[in-house]
Amino acid sequence: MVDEVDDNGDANSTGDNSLVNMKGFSFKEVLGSDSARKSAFILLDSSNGENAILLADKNAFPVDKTSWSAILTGSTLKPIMKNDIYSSYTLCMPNEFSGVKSTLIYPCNEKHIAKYRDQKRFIINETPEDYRTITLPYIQRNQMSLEWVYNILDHKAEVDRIIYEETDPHDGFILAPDLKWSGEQLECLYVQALVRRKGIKSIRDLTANDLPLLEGIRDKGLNAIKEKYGLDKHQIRAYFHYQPSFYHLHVHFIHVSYEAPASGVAKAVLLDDVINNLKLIPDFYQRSTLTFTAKEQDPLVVLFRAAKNW
Ligand code: M7G
Repeated sequence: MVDEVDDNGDANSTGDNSLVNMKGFSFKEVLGSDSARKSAFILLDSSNGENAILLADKNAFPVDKTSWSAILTGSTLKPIMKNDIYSSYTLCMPNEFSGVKSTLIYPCNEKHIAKYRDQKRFIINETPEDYRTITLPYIQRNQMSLEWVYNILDHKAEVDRIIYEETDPHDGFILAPDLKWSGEQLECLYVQALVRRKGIKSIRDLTANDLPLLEGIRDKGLNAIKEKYGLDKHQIRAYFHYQPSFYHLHVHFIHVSYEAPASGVAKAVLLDDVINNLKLIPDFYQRSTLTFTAKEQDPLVVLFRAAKNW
């Protein structure tokens, strides 16, 4: 079994880099896969009867001379076919370049399983009234645990990964690499800002009073990214998810050219647009219809379909 995985399912919350083996897990089901992103979501059984999910993403190729020099000297080519000047091979790369970026969620619950299972998607137009009568009661009853967020905010996990911290209790935040990013390739840069203040569930709760918080996250967050990774503010896309999976306000920062999962329309809402809307109309997000996509088996979709008869 994986004795390095702690109670939060976080295999490396203390910065321990020892190898973890997966002997205690067995294959149960392929929940989903994405051939374009080269990723697979696998449901596992563990020997103590609990479920786990393995999210495996093949890394993008490096784009620097040092890495490619190491790949060329350390690789072998397994021939597939040859025709005139054309030949194809399987390139077997050295270990340090052939790892697969993976996330283990263990133990996982039904909500995690539903989140990663391939399903039909629907567009939902949520009016303020729908939010009050359908979404908010649902969130209040069925939140995903925010333990991992509080662990980061309380410096109990991922401390060594913090890129920038603003400690003010009202407008403070922590900037750290997202779980989805290995931290290695800038083309797939993915960091997130977790706000220190508890109780802001999503953009729906934001008003003009939160502008100092949002502008601070944007300006100081982008500065910190520039200092640490050398990427200019014009190379970064910063956005919220609506609906998020975790109802504690956070901002996603990704490389502008990276088509990260859920970074498109009807899921991602640009931080700059949110700031602009709140400057124009202080209660914009309490008065707007917000549109999002969600999966068929998402209980929120089930509630909307029942309420609206479709
Ligand atoms: P979301 O919009 O609430 O959910 O974003 P979703 O994008 O997963 O649907 C939460 C973000 O937090 C995602 O980008 C996750 O990859 C990231 N995340 C989730 N967990 C459990 C962790 C974690 O333990 N550590 C870090 N650093 N990021 C996480």
